[in-house]
Amino acid sequence: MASKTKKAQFDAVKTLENIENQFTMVQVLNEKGEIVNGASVPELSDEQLEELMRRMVYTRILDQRSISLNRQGRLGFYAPTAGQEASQIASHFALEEEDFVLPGYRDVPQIVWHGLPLYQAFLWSRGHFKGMQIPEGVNITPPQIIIGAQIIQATGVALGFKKRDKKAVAITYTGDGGSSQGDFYEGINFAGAFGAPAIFIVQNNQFAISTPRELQTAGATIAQKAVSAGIPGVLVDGMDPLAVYAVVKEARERAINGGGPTLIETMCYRYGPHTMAGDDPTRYRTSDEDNEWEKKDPLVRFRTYLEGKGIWNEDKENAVIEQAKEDIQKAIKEADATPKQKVTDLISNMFEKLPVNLEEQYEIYKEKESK
Ligand SMILES: Cc1ncc(C[n+]2csc(CCOP(=O)(O)OP(=O)(O)O)c2C)c(N)n1
Ligand SMILES: [Mg+2]
Repeated sequence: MASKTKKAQFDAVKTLENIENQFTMVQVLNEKGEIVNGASVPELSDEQLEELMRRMVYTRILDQRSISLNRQGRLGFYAPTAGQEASQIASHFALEEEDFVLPGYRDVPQIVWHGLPLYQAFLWSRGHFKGMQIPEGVNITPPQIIIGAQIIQATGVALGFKKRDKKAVAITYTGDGGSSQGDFYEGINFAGAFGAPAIFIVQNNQFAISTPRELQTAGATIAQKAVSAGIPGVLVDGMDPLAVYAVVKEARERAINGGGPTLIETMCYRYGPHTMAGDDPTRYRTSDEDNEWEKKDPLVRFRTYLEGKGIWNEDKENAVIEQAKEDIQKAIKEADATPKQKVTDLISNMFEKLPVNLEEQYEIYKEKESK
């Protein structure tokens, strides 16, 4: 008997394809440092453009020095940032001081630019509690180690802003791996349902430690996950500072004007290892892949663009490098000069009122430390 295929009333596969095809990548500055045809260039003065470049160069040096300090045993936990400067620094550049930044462990540069003294960032790396005592008026949380936990917290902070009629946003950063966590979906959904002024940035650096992006989700993009939460989603070239700035600025405007949250996927790459704890990227990616991404370097293309406009040159770049090195040296000295944390600090920082067993231990250590 010849079988007759029943014509579907709807084509679910086509619906998905249609949605996925909408998520094309926003780019303003191409790999050669030229403005892409028809792109809308964000309104930034020459001074602002120069400052953005200055911060990206500074951050690259901070990364190089942090790696070297870690190798010398002078820093503890460190997650390299080179390659992600446009994604991190240009997104932060679109914010205001009153905005609240909730970073992941790789997002130390954003909180330093938001006001955390560098020596405290170094102390955080060493696991010293003083690194996590955020100065009054600096609107940040310490970098989150639990993948995705900061997403729900960002929704909470954003809802707080909304309830208080404050024109500010909560911005949070996670990675491609983080976008697979339950917390991610809960956070973006809740923010969408309650119109929270939040910006969720997924820095898609192609790997979650050694797990490649292809294994992370069947979705063609991570940006499209916004659709399920009923919020705007944007895929942006995360190696292009002007594009990243533009989409975050727009998301911020929308959020503070009652338009709710936005999910932004920044397509980028980390040049270094996952962390300095010992993973070897050559075991999970090829040098061809590294080379392809290095051609997209955010500093190279922005430098070319700014030199073309006559607002950047070698002298300016060298001055930033020197300044960064000097600041880092001062900050590490300040971190070294901070008294080492004691066991009693650890105990008293954990609890407002100590449980009986810890009270006993506290007394024992207080006695030991006094000698
Ligand atoms: C809840 C949780 N699960 C697992 C880990 C271990 N872990 C640390 S980093 C990482 C990969 C995260 O990758 P991604 O979100 O892409 O961020 P990236 O490191 O690439 O910036 C994992 C699985 C963790 N810290 N927290
Ligand atoms: Mg990743």
